[in-house]
Formats: sequence, C-alpha cells, structure tokens
Amino acid sequence: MKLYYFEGACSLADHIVLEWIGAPYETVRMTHQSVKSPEFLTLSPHGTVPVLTDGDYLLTQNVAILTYLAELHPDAMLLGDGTVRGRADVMRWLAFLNSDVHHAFKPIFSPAHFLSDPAAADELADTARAHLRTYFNSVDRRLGDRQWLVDRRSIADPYLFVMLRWAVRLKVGTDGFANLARFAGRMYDDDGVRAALLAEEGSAAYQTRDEETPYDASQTLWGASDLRVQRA
Ligand SMILES: N[C@@H](CCC(=O)N[C@@H](CS)C(=O)NCC(=O)O)C(=O)O
Repeated sequence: MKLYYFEGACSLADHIVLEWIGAPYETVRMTHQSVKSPEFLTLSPHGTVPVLTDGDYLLTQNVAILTYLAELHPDAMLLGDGTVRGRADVMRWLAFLNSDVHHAFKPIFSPAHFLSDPAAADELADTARAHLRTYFNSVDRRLGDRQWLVDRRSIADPYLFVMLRWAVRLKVGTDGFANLARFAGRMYDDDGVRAALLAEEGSAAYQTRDEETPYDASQTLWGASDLRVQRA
C-alpha cells in the first residue's frame, strides 16, 4: 500500500493506523504545491491528502481510508469490539472529527475561502477558535477517565490526536483540558505514533523546547505550551 501525505496533516491519522495494523506500506511526501499538480489531481480531484493506493485500487477521503485499513486487518480491532454498536460508536466519533472538528479549522487555515475582505481574517479565526474550544470541551468530557474515545483503541483516536496537534499549533486554547492532555501524552508515547511522527517530522516531533529539560514525550514541540500532561 502507498499513502500520500503532508507532514502533520490529517493523513497522519492514516500513517499511524498503517503502523498499528503492521501491514507493509510506503509513503509519498506531498507539498501544498505538489497536491495541485495535474498528475496528483488525477488521483485526488480536489488536490487533497490522504490518498491511499492498494495495488490498482485508489481511495481518497480520510474516513474511507481509515475504515478500509481497519477492515483489512480485523485482528487489530480498530473498528470497535466486533458488535454493531461498537462499530457505530467508532463511526460516530470519526464523523464528528471529520465533519465538525476538522471542518472548523478551515477558516483558520484558509480564510480566503470564506472572506472577500482579508482584513476580517483574524476575527474569523478567533470565531473558529471559539467553536473549536466548544468541541474540544465536549471531547475532554467524553474522555473523562477513558483511555480512548471508545472502550478500546480505534481509528478515531489518531484523528483526534491530529486535531489536538493542530489546536496547539494554531493557539486554539486547550489549557485546562486535562483529559485531552493525558490522551495526547499516551499517543506520543505509543510506538506506532512515534514511528509515524518520526517518519513525517523527524526528531522535531519529539524535541523539547528547553534543551535542559529531560526528555518527556508529553513535552513535545507541539505539546509544550498548551497541552501539558498531568501524569497520575
Ligand atoms: N474531505 C477530505 C479533506 C482532506 C483535507 O482537507 N486534506 C488537507 C490536509 S489535512 C489537504 O490536503 N489540503 C490541501 C492543501 O492544503 O493544499 C478528507 O476527509 O480526506
């Protein structure tokens, strides 16, 4: 299988799942320019990642790719506990992350899609941040003492992880979301997550800001400011 990705983009979720299922795969690193090339547009008509190819089979759309990977490897149990309701619970969180949370970042990433007057971009971004905080607040409450979004690790978790990293980078304001912070720390400590992050971002993904600070996976470049992990 071959995954087309951008560094730290939503395709990181697929990259992590490829690690979790243990299937052989290769990756193709894209840029904001190369995804708009005529060649790539034949794979992904809107010039977006992720794109997955599996032999001559081509798949776009993050939720479809994550589900495909999980279904190819049912042994990894990434689509719930095998019951109809367990699967529905995973799909519920995936849908929320893809349609609501991911979408709510778009005014921050691409204000020109929403505005004719660029002067309003900051105000638009702040409004988007407020929506995002509402969403992250509900996910923080959902997590509570849970380790994962549903009762077991699933394909929804790496998607949440990517959204959290964006939230920190884009200064959404995630202070005080202790359950999300613990979740992020757990993900950063995971071997598959680490492998995907190191492949995409190199050691920067695990750099501490302060060179004197002993290594702590929770104190990453992306997590040091807002997503402090309060370890039990
Ligand atoms: N609906 C698509 C959206 C994918 C998407 O928005 N991908 C972003 C990266 S997270 C992208 O490729 N953007 C193109 C660009 O930034 O030029 C999906 O869920 O796969």
